[in-house]
Amino acid sequence: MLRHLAILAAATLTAAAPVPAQSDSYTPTPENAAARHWFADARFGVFLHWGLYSQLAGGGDKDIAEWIMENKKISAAHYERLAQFFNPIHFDADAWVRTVKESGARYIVITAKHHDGFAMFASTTSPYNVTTTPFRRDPIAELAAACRRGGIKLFFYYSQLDWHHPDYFPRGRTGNHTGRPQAGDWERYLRYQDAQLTELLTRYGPIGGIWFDGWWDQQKTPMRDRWQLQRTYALIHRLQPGALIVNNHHIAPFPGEDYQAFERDLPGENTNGYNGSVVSTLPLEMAETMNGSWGFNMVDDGFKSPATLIATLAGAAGRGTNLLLNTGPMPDGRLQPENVDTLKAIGGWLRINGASIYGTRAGPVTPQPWGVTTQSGNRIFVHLLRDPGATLTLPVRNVRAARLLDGGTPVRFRRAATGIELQGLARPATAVDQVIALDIAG
Ligand code: FHN
Repeated sequence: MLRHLAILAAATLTAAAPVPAQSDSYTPTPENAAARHWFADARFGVFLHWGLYSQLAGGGDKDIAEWIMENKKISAAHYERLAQFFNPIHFDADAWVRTVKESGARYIVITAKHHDGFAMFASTTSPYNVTTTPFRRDPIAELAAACRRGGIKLFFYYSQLDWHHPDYFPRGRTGNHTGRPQAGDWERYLRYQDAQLTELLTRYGPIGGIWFDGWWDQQKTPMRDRWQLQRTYALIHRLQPGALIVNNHHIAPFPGEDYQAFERDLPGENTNGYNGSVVSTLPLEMAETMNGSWGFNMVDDGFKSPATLIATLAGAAGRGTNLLLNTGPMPDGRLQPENVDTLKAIGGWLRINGASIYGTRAGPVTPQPWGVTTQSGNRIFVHLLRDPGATLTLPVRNVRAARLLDGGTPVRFRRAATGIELQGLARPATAVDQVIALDIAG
C-alpha cells in the first residue's frame, strides 16, 4: 500500500468538520462586491501551472504536460516518486512577481493543488505536499509574501478532482489507472478538500480567490450533485468574504460563484467544444495558454506571438472579459524564457494603451470583424484589430473629439445619420491593435 495513501486516509479522519450549507440564494457581501469590481477593472492576470508534473515536462510529447499521470497511466505509487526529486533551486518569488508586473498583469492564479493531488503548499492534512520534497520550503507562502510586496493579487487554483487521494471515490471520468483501492469515503474526501481550502484561506493572508477546476470529472456520474458546493463556497466566503470563487466547470455558474471562467475561447465562442455554456452577468475571464500547454512542456514550441495575445487581450476586454494568460514554470523554478519575453512585450503595449483596457467595460459596439470597443466613463476606445479601410462608421453619438491613443494624433470624423464616421484612417499593417479614443459629451 502506498505510504502516503495510508497516512493520508488516517489524516483526513481529523479534517475540518462540515460547515453549515450556504443557502441557494447567494447575496455577495459588500467586500465581495468590491472584489468583483476590482477584478473586472484588473482585466489581465497570469496563470501559473506548476507541480511535480513540471519535472517530466511532457515526456517529449507536446500534447501532454500536467496530465501526464493520466495520459501515461502512471500509478499513484510511481508518480509519488516525483516528490523525492522536486527541488526548484532557482525559484525566486520576487522575480516571478517582477515579471508579472512588467507584463502589466494585475493578479496571479497559481496551482495550489492540481489533479495529481499534490499540494504545492505546506498542508498539514497530508504528507503529499511540497515541504516533504528536497525543496522543503513553501513556495506558495513565498509567492504570497512577494505578491503583497509587489501589489499583485494572488488567487489559488484548486482541483476538486484528485488522482491521488484514496477517498476520491467513486472515480469519475479520469484517474482510473492509479492503483487506488476501489473503495473510499466521498464525505471524508470533501472534508479533506475543505480542510486544505481552510489552510489556503487562513495561512497566506488576504487572497484574491479560489479557482476551482475538475468538477467536470463527475459531470456524467451520480456524483455530479454530491460536491456540496454550497457548503464549500460558504466556507470560503465565511473565511474571506472578499475572496472570489470561480469554477471552471464549463456550465452556467452555480450560486456562490463570483465570476465565470471560459477556457481558450472568448465568452460566447466554442471552438474547443466545451465552452457552450451561457454567458452570465457575472464578471468574466478567459484562460489561455502561450503555447499549447498549461504545465511546462519542453517540446511545445507552438508559441503564440505577442501580437496574437495582445489582440486576445483586447478582444476579451471588448467583451467585458479578463484574460488569464498561462505560463508553466520550469522544474528549476524559473519562468520559461520564451514566455517571459512575451509577457514583457505585452507589458510594453499596455504601458502605452493600458487606459483602453484597465478599468474599462465592453464598449457600445458589439465585436466586429475589424475589432472591438471598450468604454471607461465618457471615453470610448475603438480597437482596430484589423484594417477597417479609410473610413469607419460607428453607432456612437455626441463625440466631441477623436484621437489615436498612442501619440494623440487627432482623427477626423463627421456626424452621420447612424452615429459618426471616422475618416482618413490609416491603420499600419504592422499595428497589433491601433486604438482610437473618442471623447463623448457628458
Ligand atoms: O484539466 C485542466 C487542465 O489541466 C488545466 O488546468 C485547465 C486550465 O484551465 N483546466 C482543465 C482543463 O479544462
